[in-house]
Amino acid sequence: MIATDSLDRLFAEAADQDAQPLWTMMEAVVPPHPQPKAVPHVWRYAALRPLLERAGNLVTAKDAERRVLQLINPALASPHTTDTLFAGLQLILPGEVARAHRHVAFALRFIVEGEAAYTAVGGEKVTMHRGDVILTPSWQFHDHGHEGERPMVWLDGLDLPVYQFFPANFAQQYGDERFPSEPGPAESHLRYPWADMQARLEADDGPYAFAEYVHRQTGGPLSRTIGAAAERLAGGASSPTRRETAGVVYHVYKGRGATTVGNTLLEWEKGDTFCVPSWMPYRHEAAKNTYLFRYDDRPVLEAIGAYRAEASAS
Ligand code: GTQ
Ligand code: FE2
Repeated sequence: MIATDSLDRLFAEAADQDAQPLWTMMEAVVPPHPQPKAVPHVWRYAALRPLLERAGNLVTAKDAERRVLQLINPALASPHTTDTLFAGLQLILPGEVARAHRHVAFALRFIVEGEAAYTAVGGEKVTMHRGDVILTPSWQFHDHGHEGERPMVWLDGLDLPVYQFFPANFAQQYGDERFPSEPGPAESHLRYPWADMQARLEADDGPYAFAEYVHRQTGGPLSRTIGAAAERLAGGASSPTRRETAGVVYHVYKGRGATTVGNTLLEWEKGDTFCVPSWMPYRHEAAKNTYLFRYDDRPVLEAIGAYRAEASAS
């Protein structure tokens, strides 16, 4: 043994061997509770809509492949809207085609404005209406087109950050601009109309209602990574305070109000998108009749045994 040995010496020599003591950083490596890096945040549609419009003048869908403004968490970098979820606002103009590609990453779209655009997924052409949720399952070729008169905007929800941890995302271009497609059945497993969801929320006659989207084929969440739900709040009503290990992206379909997330107050109105990081207590309050759409990483957390939720004490 070296007579003058010390921990400092040990740490320096361990570092030379690309090793570090665990015992000096035990709490950071094995924390007592979830420690999301994302912070609560609101992205305002009134501010982003004009920027999307300018993007529409400055870049074609053909050049962009996807004309999307990513909603990036202020505490993180692309592609993080939360620790595990991506959100972006996509614009497609009349007559444009966003060319066919496929990727391992799963996508859902929540339609924000416009009519008569479609997305073609694995050969099925799905027409989009405001408030609909449309799925792009993993590894299905998809292209978007627009046969209407006015700009079309939707919110893209993807699991892209998951592939920062699991570098297993492949993407591929299709040889042609469009993948051959035909209209699908009325009850497509790729499309979840707003009218159906709203009817479910109205069926619950309390001031607050919550309903999860159920995949038409599996009877489970919309994908293996991302699940989704919608909430209704009557004007003046609030949701219970809760917290969950899932991160959540919310989009305001209709209404106005605020969500308290930890110590942060997020004020929102129609068209805004906001996020709730893992394990932070949150509670919505509506100033008028409100509908919220939300998606989360619950399915992937369930798969690894890490989903937990509770009604918060506060
Ligand atoms: O529309 O296919 O926002 O592949 C990010 C990646 C949209 C899409 C995004 C994508 C798409
Ligand atoms: Fe895509």
